[in-house]
Amino acid sequence: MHTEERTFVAIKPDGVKRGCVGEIISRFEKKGYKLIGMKMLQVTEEIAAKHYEEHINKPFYPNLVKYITSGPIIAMVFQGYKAVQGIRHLLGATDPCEADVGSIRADYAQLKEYNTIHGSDSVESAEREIAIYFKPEELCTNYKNMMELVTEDIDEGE
Ligand code: IDP
Ligand code: MG
Repeated sequence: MHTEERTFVAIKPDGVKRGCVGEIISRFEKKGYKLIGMKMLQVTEEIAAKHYEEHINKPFYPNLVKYITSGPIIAMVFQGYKAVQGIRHLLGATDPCEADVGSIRADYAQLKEYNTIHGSDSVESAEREIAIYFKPEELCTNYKNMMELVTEDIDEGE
């Protein structure tokens, strides 16, 4: 018995500035993941510190904050079977040079410092990150997939 997972995805400022939002979202939609939350926002230093708290003492942290606060991001929540692992696979490795051919980071980015997209690395991280960016009521929990909608909407009596 499989249960669906939720994961947090963000198109980082370089992806937004270069006009890659639609193309990137379409990759997740094609795979069948349900988009259950989405917003465009400017990340502040406070939000960045919460999101990247595990990296605060790393040498690249100041640059990471500069990058993620350099323009608006698209914050999203996707839901689907094994969505955390599946979306990490679609993203590709942190360093775009090592990312699998055809992955988002391989296709859209050159350097690990500016790798265009974020995806949660575990179900626990996903829940933590979703709570940073979304209130529970901002997520569409009554979302049904298209097949269920189509089936329910057909009135067989007419
Ligand atoms: P992830 O985004 O693939 O989960 P993490 O190791 O969690 O990778 O790092 C978070 C973000 O910090 C990366 O996506 C990248 O933007 C940046 N980053 C990671 N490692 C480095 C590094 O060695 N130099 C510069 N930036 C880095
Ligand atoms: Mg990470």
